[in-house]
Amino acid sequence: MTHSSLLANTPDRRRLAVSDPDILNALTGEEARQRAGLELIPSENYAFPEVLTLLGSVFTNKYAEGYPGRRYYGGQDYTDAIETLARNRAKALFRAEHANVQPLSGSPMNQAVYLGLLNPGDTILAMDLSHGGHLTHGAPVSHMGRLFNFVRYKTDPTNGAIDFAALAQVARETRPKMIVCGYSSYPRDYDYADFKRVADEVGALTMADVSHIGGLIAADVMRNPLDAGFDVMTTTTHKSLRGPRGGLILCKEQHAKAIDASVFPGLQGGPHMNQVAAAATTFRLAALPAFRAYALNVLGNAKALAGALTARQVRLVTGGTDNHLLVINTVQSFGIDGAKAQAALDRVGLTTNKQIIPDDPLPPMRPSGIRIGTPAATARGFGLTEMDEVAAIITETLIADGDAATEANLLTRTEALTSRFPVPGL
Ligand code: DSN
Repeated sequence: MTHSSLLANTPDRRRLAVSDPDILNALTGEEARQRAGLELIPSENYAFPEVLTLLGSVFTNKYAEGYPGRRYYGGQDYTDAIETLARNRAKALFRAEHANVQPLSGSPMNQAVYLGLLNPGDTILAMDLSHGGHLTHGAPVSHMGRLFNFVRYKTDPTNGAIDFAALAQVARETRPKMIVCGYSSYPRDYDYADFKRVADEVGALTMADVSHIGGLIAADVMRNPLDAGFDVMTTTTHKSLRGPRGGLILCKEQHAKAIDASVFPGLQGGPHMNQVAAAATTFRLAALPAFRAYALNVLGNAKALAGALTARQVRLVTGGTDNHLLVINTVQSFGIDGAKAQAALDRVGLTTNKQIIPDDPLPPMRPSGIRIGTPAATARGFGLTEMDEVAAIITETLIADGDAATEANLLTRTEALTSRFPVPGL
């Protein structure tokens, strides 16, 4: 299938049409998909248009191993300028003493922290994957899970919240060198002081991986772990922040040298300077009042979506949300697993992801739930009214049990919604 009707008549597109029509066709196909469908994966978003410009800029041509003022290659006037801007803006935005803007993405960012501040074999206390933690929080299948001794805390099955009494108990028994908090599928907020108290008691460093909610913390609509005295905070820049794919490490000054050396030369070679330029712009845009308004809408929309689903008897893990995401238990709500639910929602233009739930009895490729989030829909301009219609489409799709006529009608309803809200940057 070609998407030639979407070909913009610009020199770069005309050039690509001649040099690589297959790739141009995929590009325009993806643009069409993003326009017509609704993105509900909580870790995805639409980058600011300025970010797309800078990612495609000549900064991609430049090697810049090292840090501003101390590089291994010449010609660094402008790379030094953008990295200095990025670091200073990130520090101001997150009230941090030090910022490293070079991690290529979220996983190397977390790896750089572990390898910079700890020794292989050290014990790290982190959240269990099925309870909301991330692969890089020591899942046994990850290299970090093999290099370090990860021990786990979980959520309380009675209310879905983190069980701090049990967490403190594990910390006393295992004496971790670091306590990691942060999540990729936990729909609640928490008080970082609770982690800090336990960490101080057992002499552990504190690290918060706020990759999902970095934008909401930047906008000051969710708590900032650095305000609670955390040693390190990491975040990706492409989720709620709407920046380029990349990672950001913020830390106390006392850890700056170890973190910088761990990122380069410890873990990475040349930073992606097009990404650093785009991150610098992101940090400026995220400091504006308009971004705070956006972040408040992300939270308001998530609450509205949770309420509208619950009103339709849909069962949510923890019963609701305090952040930008929610997890539907599709087995309990509709009698189908998350893989089937994701596929059905794909067919009606709603993009979600299958999701394991706490202590899931089903396997990861066929888990008990799906995960949904509001950052991308909110960036498009969706508000409370649209959230109610989204909840209706989700519910009716998952009840329809694959009925083709019903799904065709629901796809039309999705496209009626998305046609009213252009994708930023397209
Ligand atoms: N892939 C991201 C997420 O979806 O949460 C984390 O790496």
